[in-house]
Amino acid sequence: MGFRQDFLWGGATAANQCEGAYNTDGRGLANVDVVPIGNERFDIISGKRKMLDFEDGYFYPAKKAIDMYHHYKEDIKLFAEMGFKTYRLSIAWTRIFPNGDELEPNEKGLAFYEDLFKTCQQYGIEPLVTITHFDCPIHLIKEYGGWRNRKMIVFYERLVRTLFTRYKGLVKYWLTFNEINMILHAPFMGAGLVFEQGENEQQTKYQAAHHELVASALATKIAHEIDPDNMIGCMLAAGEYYPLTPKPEDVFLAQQKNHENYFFIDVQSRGEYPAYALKALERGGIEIDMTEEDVTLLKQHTVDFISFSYYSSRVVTTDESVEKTAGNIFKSVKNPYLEASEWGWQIDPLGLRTTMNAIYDRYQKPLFIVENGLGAIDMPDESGCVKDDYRISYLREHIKAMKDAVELDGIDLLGYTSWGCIDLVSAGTGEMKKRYGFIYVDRDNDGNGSLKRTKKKSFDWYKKVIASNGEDL
Ligand code: BGP
Repeated sequence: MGFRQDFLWGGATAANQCEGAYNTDGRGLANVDVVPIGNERFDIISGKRKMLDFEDGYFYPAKKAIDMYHHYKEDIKLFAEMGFKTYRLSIAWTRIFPNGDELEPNEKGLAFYEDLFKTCQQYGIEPLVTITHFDCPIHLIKEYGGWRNRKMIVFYERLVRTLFTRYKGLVKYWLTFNEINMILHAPFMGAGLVFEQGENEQQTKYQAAHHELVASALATKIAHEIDPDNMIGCMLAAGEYYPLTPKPEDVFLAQQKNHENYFFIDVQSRGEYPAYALKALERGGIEIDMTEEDVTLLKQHTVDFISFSYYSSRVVTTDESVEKTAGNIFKSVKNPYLEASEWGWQIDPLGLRTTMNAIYDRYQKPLFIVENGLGAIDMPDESGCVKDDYRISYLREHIKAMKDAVELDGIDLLGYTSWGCIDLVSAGTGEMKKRYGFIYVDRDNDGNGSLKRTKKKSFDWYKKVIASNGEDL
């Protein structure tokens, strides 16, 4: 019983949130490099406003981040010390193709990841690679309008072919798009979309989503052709919607909201647009430009496993007067039974088990939890150590729930990578002060700090969890 013997314990990061070195060794500029912190951030993330006409004159924490570009050997060594079996990271598209539409890749970018993967290999750590994690070259946004343009599929195909060929034998597990459903809520991050005045935003978002779905199927096809051992996953920002009350209208609304998210995975895992989505698009007057080749690709090249992030469940009601709360860009209603993090994200470990069951019932494919964790303001004590008992308790309860889902519900789970295993820049706020790591990094929002890495209390705790394959929590 318990977790499988080859369970992939580890941690997760994303290139733009940890690498820094944003213009080193030929790297081009990407959407995520030009999103400021502060009040304007949400307008930009949601595609409502263009920032600085994409000029590169400002300092944002992500440009330097924790400089993992120059510290990866030290960081991976620390991951190995914790006993990681896997490390989830993403490729910065603009290190490989700085503009996105070149014919030839940038060798320095390719060599960087090659060495990183070889370092993982030395420690027996299996890389899990997100091909794009909120990451779109600025040039492709300026010239082509981001993923609204079908040509993006060609550029993405070039990127994936390059990666699968170069890293054959070094990388087996791949995710095509991080949190693909986030395109509906953060379209600039998810698809490089900036809307024109008066544009039909829903039409543009769903057409861009369609292009990503086709690109994902194409990547799956190419990955399997290049190496039949490759395992390709989709990636959902998950968290079931609960109805606030048993009022049938609330229950129905919760189901509709769940559909909104599952639409993406239904296409990637079942290979076709579900009936409810076709009807909803029709009602909304949205027409998808979909070729016969698209339909065939989607049908024939579905994913091997389903990965997802889980931070919280969500609540909805038709009653407009009920208090709302924050939570990973998605809006939710306050759940009276739950506590919340300092950022208002509601903490619901049992919701993880509920979500796992919902996903597994729906797709019957192996699951992989690739993000979960607690963002907090960590304060080192006099000895310099962060005693993050709050984080240990969050993770312990979630791992228990995940264990129940495996042991008691029979769910096939490949692995678990907690988010931000080393402190990094927050995607939501763009700041350094919201931390998730087992490893503290001395770096503040203004880019000051020694960059020294220090183990938090949770470091030894997670090491023990991994060593006992989740028995000693
Ligand atoms: C997910 C993203 C991550 C990550 C995480 C935590 O949506 O995939 O990139 O950042 O959320 O969110 P935040 O950084 O806003 O706390």
